[in-house]
Amino acid sequence: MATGAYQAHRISGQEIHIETDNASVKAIIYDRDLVRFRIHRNDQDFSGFSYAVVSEALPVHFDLEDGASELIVKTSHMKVVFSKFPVRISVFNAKDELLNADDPAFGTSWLGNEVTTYKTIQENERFIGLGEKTGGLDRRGQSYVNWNTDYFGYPVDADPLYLSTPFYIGVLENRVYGIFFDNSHKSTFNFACSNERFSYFQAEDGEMNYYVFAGDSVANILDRYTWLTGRTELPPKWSLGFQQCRYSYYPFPEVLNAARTFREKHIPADVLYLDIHYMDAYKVFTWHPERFPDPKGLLAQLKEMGFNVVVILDPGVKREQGYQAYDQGKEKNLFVKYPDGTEYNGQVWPGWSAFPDFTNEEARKWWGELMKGLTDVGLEGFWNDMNEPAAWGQHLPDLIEFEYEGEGATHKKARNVYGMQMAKSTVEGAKKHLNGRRPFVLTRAGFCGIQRYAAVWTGDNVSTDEHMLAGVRLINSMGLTGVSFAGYDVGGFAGEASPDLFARWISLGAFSPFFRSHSMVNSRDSEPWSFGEEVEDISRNYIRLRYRLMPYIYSCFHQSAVSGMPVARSLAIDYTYDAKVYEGPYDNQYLFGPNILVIPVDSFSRFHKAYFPQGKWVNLYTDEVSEGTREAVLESGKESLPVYVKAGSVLLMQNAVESLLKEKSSNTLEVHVYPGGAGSFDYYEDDGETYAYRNGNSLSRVFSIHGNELKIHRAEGQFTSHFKTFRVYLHCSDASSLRVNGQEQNTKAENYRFTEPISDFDPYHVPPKDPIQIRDLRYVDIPASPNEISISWNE
Ligand code: MIG
Repeated sequence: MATGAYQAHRISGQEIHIETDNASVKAIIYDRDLVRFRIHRNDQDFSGFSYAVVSEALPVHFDLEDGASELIVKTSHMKVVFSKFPVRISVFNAKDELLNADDPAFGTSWLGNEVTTYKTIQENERFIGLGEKTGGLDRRGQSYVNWNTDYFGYPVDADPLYLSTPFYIGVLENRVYGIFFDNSHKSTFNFACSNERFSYFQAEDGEMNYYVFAGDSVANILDRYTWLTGRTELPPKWSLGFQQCRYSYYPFPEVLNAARTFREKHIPADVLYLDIHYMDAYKVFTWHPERFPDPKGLLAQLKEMGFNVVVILDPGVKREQGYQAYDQGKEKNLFVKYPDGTEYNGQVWPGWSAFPDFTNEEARKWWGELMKGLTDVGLEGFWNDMNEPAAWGQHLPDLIEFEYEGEGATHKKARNVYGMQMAKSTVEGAKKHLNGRRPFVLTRAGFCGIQRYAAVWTGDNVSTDEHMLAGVRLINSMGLTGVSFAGYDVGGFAGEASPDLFARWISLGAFSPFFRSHSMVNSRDSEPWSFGEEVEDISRNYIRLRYRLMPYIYSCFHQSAVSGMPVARSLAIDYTYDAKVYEGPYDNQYLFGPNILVIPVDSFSRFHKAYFPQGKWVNLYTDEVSEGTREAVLESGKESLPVYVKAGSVLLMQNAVESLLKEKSSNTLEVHVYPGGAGSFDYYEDDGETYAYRNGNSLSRVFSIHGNELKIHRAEGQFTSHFKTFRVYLHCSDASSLRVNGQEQNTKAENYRFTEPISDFDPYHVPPKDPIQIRDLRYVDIPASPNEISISWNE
């Protein structure tokens, strides 16, 4: 049954309410280019409650035309047309171009309680986003299910995985739109898969409740989507460093050993992980008495060495009388239950376990209180695993019940939001105890809005080239769905990486928003030094490069926090209408921040296909320029990942430190200028560890480049920059002098390298050439005055 014929309509505030023969259709004008539709049968009634949405409709002016066969709603930026017989919906953009239209026959319809909205497929329509979904960048011809799933060693085309974010962006010839289906039940998105008639989104149950974004660019839609569902907060800076995980480091001397080895080998790193073996019998909020007899002492010692520790927290609480967490949860009635009121138990690491009901505010608070025991010993980082939730067998009974903020829901409705609410509970608990320091939380499962609480990683990937490249696409796709702080297990979790694969993977990971190496229990070591000297050098090179890029990277995270622009940016964001960027293997490529083009390539070929989008691109290592809108074949060995910088941009860097937590960089900010186009970069700085920025204690500064002039705009904000000197490097130029605010100044030359030569470079490598070249770079040092500075030069 589909939505029937128009009967009447009324308007209340921002809401247009249409009655049809058999259904109720509400359009809520959320913003001038955003409309929410709520559609249900007359025999159904739903609350408006959503875990995903954090913003309410803005007061927007709209006009309504009531015609014989249509009802037309117009804002300054969008038009919604409801045909009346039967009621079907079409949405148009500011230029009055069609964005999407209901299938004339099926529109929104029901099969039992299953509800579906069918949208007519349009010529050359593409579909991007949908978060942690495998496959290519363009999802047309594919179908996906949203149902948070623990999937060990998943194949690269598996679906569903751990995280469900039912939001995608449609790309037409010259325009875009977004659709967010806010329904937490198991849902299906079909993008003209096994049919050529429509795309559809469907849920097993619940309300047809979706938002259409009519913005004029992918960036604008991401901005609006993250306005609606929230944005990634500024993370603590240390969490942007290199993180080393292992299933599991224990007993404690193993952790110290790893820490010492990083420092001895001068490989920068900020984080070590404790996986499940740190606990006593896998009981959450406990420590194993022999393996970790003195957690506080250990953490203090590690902090002294510049390491923070992140501990795993699984939701399953061991069913054991006398164990505090279990006794309390039971007494306070905070565990998930069967409809007959008995406790639901499933088997996980601790054995039979109860599951805190994270959809109950009281349970979230309780969990947060238990965390005090962890923050008290010095922890600031927490890792939520198994929160799909997972249990042996992977099929929790559908009838188990959740509190769902007082509304009540079964597993069918609550599953997809469970992990997100666990992350919320964890981050809020941590914040409460950390006295104004920013915590770091990592999660495996989540739903739309998860970006507000935690970083996400892609679970149990496998040590293959395919998986490495698939992981890049997963991260890029999460970036298209509001989840900016995301990453994969470098080296692969399951299986064993070859040295070459590890080298490639860690180079790539240096350009991933979340950067962590991890490996499975009983598998070979995967620290950067475990694959021989050559790989160790390559690892050091790329980890150092990441640390040096920190002023740039941190600024990119700030951009995510203010506009939802992801740190890893699929080329579909900036080059939306260039068909090439959707072609494999080019659809692996992305911009890391606005200015760095990363070309992910496998570990076994020496020649690789690449696509340079519009503009000019400067080879990071050699300064060679490649023209854009052009395919190319690149030669690159394992020692250098193909990375390019956009002409007409700047890269802001510092000297390499070994720990962001402990060490301050020098007071010189490297300003790498890449002329040959126009552009600007929003630099951001604050203390990197507290919330003082919320009271204005931050600094923003625009670096813009136009022709042969760099303008460093006046610094805004109350934070005093750590940097006292700007060392301005002029790439692609040998100007022997330049003008600083009109004053002529001679440049100096420096033999500059972004990466160091690697030891034991294989002399039989064919062809035997080190593509990492030393250049003479021209530079000047100028005082980092907060006032506007102009620097110009002749060709
Ligand atoms: O059942 O904690 O994805 O990263 O090392 C496996 C042990 C549970 C799955 C996670 C993985 C972690 C592992 N966990």
